[in-house]
Amino acid sequence: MQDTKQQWFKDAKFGLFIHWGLYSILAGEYNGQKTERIAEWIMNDLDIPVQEYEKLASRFNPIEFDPDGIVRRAKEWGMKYLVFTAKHHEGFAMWDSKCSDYNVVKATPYGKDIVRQFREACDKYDMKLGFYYSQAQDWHDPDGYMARKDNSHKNYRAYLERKCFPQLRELLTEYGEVALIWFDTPMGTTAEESEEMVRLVKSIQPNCIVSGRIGNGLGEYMTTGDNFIPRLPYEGDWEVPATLNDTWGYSKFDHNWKNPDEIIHLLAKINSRGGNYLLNIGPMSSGKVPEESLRILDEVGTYVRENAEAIFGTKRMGVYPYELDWGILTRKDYKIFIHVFKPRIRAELLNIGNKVKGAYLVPDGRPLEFREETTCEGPTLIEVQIPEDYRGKKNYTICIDTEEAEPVFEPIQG
Ligand code: FHN
Repeated sequence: MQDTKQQWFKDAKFGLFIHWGLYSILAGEYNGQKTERIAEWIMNDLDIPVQEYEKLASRFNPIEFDPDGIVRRAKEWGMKYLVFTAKHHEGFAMWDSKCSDYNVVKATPYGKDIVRQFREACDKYDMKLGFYYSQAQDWHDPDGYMARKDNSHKNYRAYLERKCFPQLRELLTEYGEVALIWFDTPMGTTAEESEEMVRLVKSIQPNCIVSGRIGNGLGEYMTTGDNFIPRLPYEGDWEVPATLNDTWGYSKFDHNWKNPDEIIHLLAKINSRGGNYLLNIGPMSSGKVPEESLRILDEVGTYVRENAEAIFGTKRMGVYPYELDWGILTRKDYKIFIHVFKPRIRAELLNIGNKVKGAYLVPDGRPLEFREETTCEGPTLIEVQIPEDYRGKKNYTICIDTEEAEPVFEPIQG
């Protein structure tokens, strides 16, 4: 079981992932050819030569980039941490790296340090900041790994010492308190090399959390597969990295946005099973965040703010043996929260044997009428009356205060 030993991560529940790099200029298309895959992989998938791809840097001038606006919005959406792609597989550093001129300050007309601007905005809004760092895949460095290509001639060790380790040191010494390093796709990294990376991180910032994708079974929390939601609760600390559409980096072709209801359900489902939801936005090359992402997250944010008590600091639920098609349960000690996703007159929970001390609407704290009984079929029932002005609503939560610290689920009788 993985354990960050850090309460902020256990309580966080909702974070913002930001994928932004040179690939945002191509936005899913290179020389008239469209990529069939995620937009940030375009260099690899369309076999764009390094000498051609690196020319993109001379076109990177994100004059609409507004770090303050992004972090303020993330705060409004209720997110507790932000993870930014300091360096993705393309190998381009979004900060003023001293060991590679292939970076946003030295190689672009923009010339400003993006990582530092996120640092300043996160400090202003008291937001935890973590860095995505592609430790093994680096398509720019001749010795970095490249997925689905021949890597046999490469000297990975040379790349680690020349670029990966020094860049990690820079991020950990020059950009304040780093909440976590989000490693990704370890490829051929050996156990010793993964251990070396962990030691490096911890020797500089002992509280910086190392993500599960450091590889070789290391890391302090488990990252599920992309958009993968476990069917059952997982123990320990874990997180689902997820997209709002079907790509991480910006693509002008991808309009397959999830709607706010879907995102709200996914958040509740992940939280109920004990995980954090790390939800992505992919800014355009101008720095602008796609309108669709803002619109969806603004609506999700309203739900998150109004129902914060039922989200943040909740703990993994046991397995409720009954599938509610209208809601999802989360819990804290002595509290069961019902996330109601469809209009209802009553919220009934069957096969729950808790003694109820009270019930209330989370958005406004209004006390609710409830009854507990043993039904004529045998199982116990908790039933909460929904007030008239809420009967046509969806996406709100009810809290049930219980005498027992944990929910008491009864098996379904055969
Ligand atoms: O290859 C990357 C991908 O581009 C993206 O960064 C995701 C986010 O979880 N991680 C890798 C694939 O799992």
